[in-house]
Amino acid sequence: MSAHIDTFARDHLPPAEQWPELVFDLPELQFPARLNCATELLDRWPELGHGKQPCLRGGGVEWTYEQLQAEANRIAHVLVEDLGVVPGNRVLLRGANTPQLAACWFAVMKAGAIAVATMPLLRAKELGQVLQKAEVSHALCDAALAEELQAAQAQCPVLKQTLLFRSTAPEGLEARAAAKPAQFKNVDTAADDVALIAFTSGTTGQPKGTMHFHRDVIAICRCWPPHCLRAEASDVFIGSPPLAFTFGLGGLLLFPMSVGASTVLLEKASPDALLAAIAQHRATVCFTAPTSYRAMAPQVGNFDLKSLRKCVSAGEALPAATHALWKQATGIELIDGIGATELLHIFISHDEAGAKPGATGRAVPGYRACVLGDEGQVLPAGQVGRLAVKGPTGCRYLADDRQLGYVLNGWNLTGDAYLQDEAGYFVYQARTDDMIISGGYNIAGPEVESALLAHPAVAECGVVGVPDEERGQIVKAFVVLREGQVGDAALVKTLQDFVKATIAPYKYPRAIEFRATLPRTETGKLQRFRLKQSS
Ligand code: 3UK
Repeated sequence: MSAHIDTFARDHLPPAEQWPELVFDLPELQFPARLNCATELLDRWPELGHGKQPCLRGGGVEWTYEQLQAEANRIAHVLVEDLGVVPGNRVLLRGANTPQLAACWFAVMKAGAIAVATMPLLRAKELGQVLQKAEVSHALCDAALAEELQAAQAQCPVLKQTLLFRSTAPEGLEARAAAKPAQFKNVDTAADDVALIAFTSGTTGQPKGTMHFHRDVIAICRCWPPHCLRAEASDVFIGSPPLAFTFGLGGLLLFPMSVGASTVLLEKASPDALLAAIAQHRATVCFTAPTSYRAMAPQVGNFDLKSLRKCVSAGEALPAATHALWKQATGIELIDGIGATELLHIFISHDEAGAKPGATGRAVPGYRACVLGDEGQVLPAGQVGRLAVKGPTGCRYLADDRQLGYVLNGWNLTGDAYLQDEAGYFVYQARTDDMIISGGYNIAGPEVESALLAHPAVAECGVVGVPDEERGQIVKAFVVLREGQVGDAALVKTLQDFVKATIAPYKYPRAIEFRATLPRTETGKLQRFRLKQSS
């Protein structure tokens, strides 16, 4: 029995026959019928006597588990009593990564409502799409980011009420919360009640809302973290991905709390800021994207990073050159993992001992993965095809026909071209729609990027196919040079020869253009389609 009074989410799940197959074949993935993820991740700790331990730091505060619990409980009272939120309502969350935002997230879980967290960089137009698609009735918004949401609200009457947090206003969230009790009885949600809708913009067009249950939030804590990360209660997590990106939600909030550890939430986490913060807070576990590790590596010597013991890379393929660079700079073996918003978190990865630079890893315990050919058949080792995954979590788009494109015969198709090597490791090739076909050859842009990144003059690069009369497409590289390098014809030749000497010569970039920066999404992904458009 659902606890939702507002049945919008359940009513807009895809029809059962369009769901991926769900597998729960680990003993720790047997879930009771009723489950509220806030009880498991937050309330459990004070009950176990762990309430005085540090939990969240940042945004000008430092909270123990007990304090976070009290904050979340008070906000839950505000949601229910002041805003009239009922179980199943969608509540939009907007803010930089802070403990206050995390408290709002838990308050929404406790009230049995559905969290719709949004990227801080979204503008009114994109916020409006989310409000409409998820029929969001209420919002909690960091006062510093109120403007764009207010502009969106003016266009979208579905959003009835917004409360601002990190504000001193008498009508602000903090003032209201202060008047509420520190105890709250969590709504007794069903394990398969929707807990969050995570939006993913993909490359272009209308954002897709992915729906995840209370059970899913706990499932991801029991798969990748204990098998690949192995963090402990004494760890201090830190990193850059926004909590609105499920990479950040898991890595910086759910996973540390699932082991009773603490986490540092940074409002700004540029490579410089992240390095300084690791040193300042003596952080031990870091989550960020491959480009961020690459940008940090040359500056590692300027900071005291002795505390750091585990580093996780996800969001984009990790080139072997970046893996090596980080190891040289810090001695730490990066843990790579591919995740997706549709599956909530990482499903192919490895631990430090299992690292194989250039490969993403193997299926995380709890998940199964294979590579499928055009006819949906499982391909043998060495052949490139479509990556297919299933596990305890999977794709359920909110009212969206694109569901039919993501799920095939029970498998989630992530849109990535992969091969599996003889040892069972999955090796990333490209996004399926980003394969370059030149002179009859299939060329994966990221392979050429990896080759270029091994050259000391190259800071960043992006490789795409551009139209060519003779070859159909040619390989073109957009290169950002390291400081002090001059992008002239001689360097073009040097880089071309360097690639030819590293990988099959037909893959070398026939065109190279030097750029000051590359276009990226708010989650840090290279926008190859924009490079294509601009050439
Ligand atoms: C790409 C990777 C190669 C890949 C995410 C960790 O990135 C996340 O979710 P998104 O929905 O994008 C999914 C797509 O991103 N990708 C991500 N990680 C890797 N490609 N190697 C990797 N290590 O194309 C995938 O299909 O934004 C990552 C955890 C949670 C996430 N949501």
